[in-house]
Amino acid sequence: MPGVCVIGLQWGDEAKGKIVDLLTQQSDFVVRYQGGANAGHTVVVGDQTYKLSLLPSGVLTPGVTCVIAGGVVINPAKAIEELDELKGRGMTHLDNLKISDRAHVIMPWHFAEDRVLDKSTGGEDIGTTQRGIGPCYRDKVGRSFAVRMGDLYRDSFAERVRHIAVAKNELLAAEDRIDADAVIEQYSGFAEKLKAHVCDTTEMLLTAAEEGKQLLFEGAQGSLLDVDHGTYPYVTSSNSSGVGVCNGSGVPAKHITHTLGIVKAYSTRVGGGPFPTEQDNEYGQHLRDQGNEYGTVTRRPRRCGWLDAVALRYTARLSGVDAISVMLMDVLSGLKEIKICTAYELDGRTTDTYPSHVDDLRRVTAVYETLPGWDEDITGCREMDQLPPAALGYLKRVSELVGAPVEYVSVGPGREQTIAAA
Ligand code: 2SA
Ligand code: MG
Repeated sequence: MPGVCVIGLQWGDEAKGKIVDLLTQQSDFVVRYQGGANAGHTVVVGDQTYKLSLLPSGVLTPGVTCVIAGGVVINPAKAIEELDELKGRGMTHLDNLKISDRAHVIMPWHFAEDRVLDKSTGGEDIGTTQRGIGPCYRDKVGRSFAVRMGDLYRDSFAERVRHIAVAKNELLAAEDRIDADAVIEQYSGFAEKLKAHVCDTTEMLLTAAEEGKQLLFEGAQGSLLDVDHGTYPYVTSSNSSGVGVCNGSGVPAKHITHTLGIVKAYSTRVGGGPFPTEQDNEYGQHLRDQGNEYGTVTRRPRRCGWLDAVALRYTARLSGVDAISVMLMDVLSGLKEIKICTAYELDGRTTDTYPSHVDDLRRVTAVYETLPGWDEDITGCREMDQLPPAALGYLKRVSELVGAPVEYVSVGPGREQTIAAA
């Protein structure tokens, strides 16, 4: 299986990092291809917890080449900070990290712009992570004010920053104005520190795919945050569903052989936007407390609710999943009954089609099916037949509704708390 993709099917935070970590053991390359330091991946290895936001989770495994491909937006300071932290914790294999020279760079003005643009939808705020992600992608598509990693090493870099600073300073508030010389000096320093990692990763990955190497594509955020196919405008600025793998990495679809959709056993959302199954009540609180549902990057409390099978069926089809992994199953333990949304009611009609306009998604009412819960602590289960019948019943129903078999079930954060279902 040369090309395996791990894609979140909800609004991110499905615990993709854990499955990536597992599959990394069988991979030659692990590739991040979209998003940036807005992601929050938590990986627990033995008694060590690693929280990564820009580097691929695969970076924790020696012997694997880790790639930050051209579709990612890079905050160089963050890349250096995360590399230094891992080095400080004894990792010596980090020259395995490759950063695309085509990847766009998050510049100081992008943070100021993120603050302003987040509040400029004309309605509810997007609630971005304030990491400059949207403004950087905006400049990428706009072309005139973009800086790519490869630009940092060109003689023209200083001139480019000065040109951009003139235009940006006309728009920025006085306190955010840019001192071009300071930016040039700071980013030249970053460039020097990252130099050994920067290369043409597209060429590298194409060659690897053609040679039949095992590639693992690690999605960030989730399919409902996809800029083209998600709950627009309450989305991130990249293709975070399965459709983004090819454009972000430069590896064509013919090399993708298996797509695994990652599903949290319930729903969470951080930031603004409609959330039909949200439970702003004791159930939501149970999920937040038991699942420690706080943003990895921003520490914001995540909004919590029941599983939404209408959304999941849509994102599973969109991302082309062959199978799903159901994560954080242990968080459901202790609930008397568990609900799954199986359809929406909109304007007096029942539908299982996911609305394409956010205003319609706001107006739907979730139609639920109620399943029995279980009381047992399942964190020690290592085989499917050790799970209580109600948990097995829940998994079976989720698989039917989503339309894909279950490949893994996770019952806790540890590497060993993962059950191979098939
Ligand atoms: P942005 O910053 O422009 O990408 O924000 C746009 C929307 O995308 C959401 N978003 C996320 N949702 C869940 N998890 C994310 N990563 C962090 C985490 C978030 C955190 O793992 O917890 O720490 O708060 C992530 N990144 C972006 C964001 O909430 C906006 O709705
Ligand atoms: Mg996360």
